[in-house]
Amino acid sequence: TGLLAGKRGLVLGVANNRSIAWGIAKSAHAHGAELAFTYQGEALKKRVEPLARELDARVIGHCDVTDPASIDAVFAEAAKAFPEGIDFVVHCIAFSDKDELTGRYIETSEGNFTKSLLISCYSFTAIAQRAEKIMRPGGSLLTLTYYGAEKWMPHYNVMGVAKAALEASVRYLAADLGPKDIRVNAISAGPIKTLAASGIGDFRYILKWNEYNAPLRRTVTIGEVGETAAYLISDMSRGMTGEILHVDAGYHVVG
Ligand code: 0WD
Repeated sequence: TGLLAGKRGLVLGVANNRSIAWGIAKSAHAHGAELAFTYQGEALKKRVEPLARELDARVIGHCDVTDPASIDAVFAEAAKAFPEGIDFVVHCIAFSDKDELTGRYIETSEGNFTKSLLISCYSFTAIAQRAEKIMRPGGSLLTLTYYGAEKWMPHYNVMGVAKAALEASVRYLAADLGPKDIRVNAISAGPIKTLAASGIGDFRYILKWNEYNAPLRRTVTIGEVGETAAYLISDMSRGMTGEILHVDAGYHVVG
C-alpha cells in the first residue's frame, strides 16, 4: 500500500546522503516504490551501494551521461530488473566547471558551455529517449532545476543557461510523450547544501539570503523536495505535465 505502491523506477544522480536524489529516493521508497540506482564511476559506487541497500534498491550500474553506451547499458539493465516496465525516472544530474561558477557569465568558455549543456540539459532528453521504450502508460519523468533559469543569480552563470534550456526541454518532452500517457515535469528547488552546490561561488551567502527573504523565512530540505517528487511521480498529479513546480520556501515570488 502507499501512494507509490506498485510503481517502479530509476533514480539517477545519487552521489551521497546529501544528494537531492537521495531525498527523493527515500520519499519514493517510504511511499511504496521499488527503486533502481545508477552511479557515476567507481568512487561513487562505494557510496551508492550502502545507500541502495537501505532502501532495498537495485544498483543497475555505472552511468556517465556523456557516454551514450553507458546510458544504453543501464536502460538494458533496468529492462531486465523490471521486465513489466518502469513507471518513473528521476534525473538529478548537473555539472559545470566550478572555475566558471564564479564571476561573470561572459567569461564562459566554449568547452565548458558545451559540457555543461550536455550533462545538465541534453542528458535528460537522452534519458527520455531510452525511458520511452520501457515506460508504462501513466509513467512520469522528473528533473531538477533552479531559479537561476528564470532570473540572473550571482555566480550561477552557464548553469542558469543550461537550466533554462532544461526547463524548455521539459515542455517539449511533455508534448512528445503526452500522447503515450507519459508525463514530464520538473521541481525548481531552493538552494540546498550538496556536493554540486558547494562548487557555486558564495553559496553560503545564497543560503542566508534565501533564509532572510523567502516567504517561509527558511531554506528547504531534500526531504521536502522528496515529498513533492513523490507527488509528481504518483497518480495524484496525473493531470499535470510540462510543469515546473517551485519547492523553494516561496523565494520565487519575492526574488
Ligand atoms: O541547491 C541545490 N543543491 C540545487 C540543486 C537547487 C536546485 C536544483 N539542483 C539540482 C542540480 O542542479 C542537479 O540537477 O539538483 C540536481 C541534483 O544536484 P545535487 O543533489 O545538488 O548535487 P549532487 O549530490 O552533487 O548530485 C549531482 C550529481 C553528481 O554529483 P557530483 O557532485 O559528483 O558531480 O550529478 C551526477 C553526479 O552523481 N553527475 C553525473 N551523472 C552521470 N553522468 C554526471 C555525468 N556525467 N555529472 C554529474
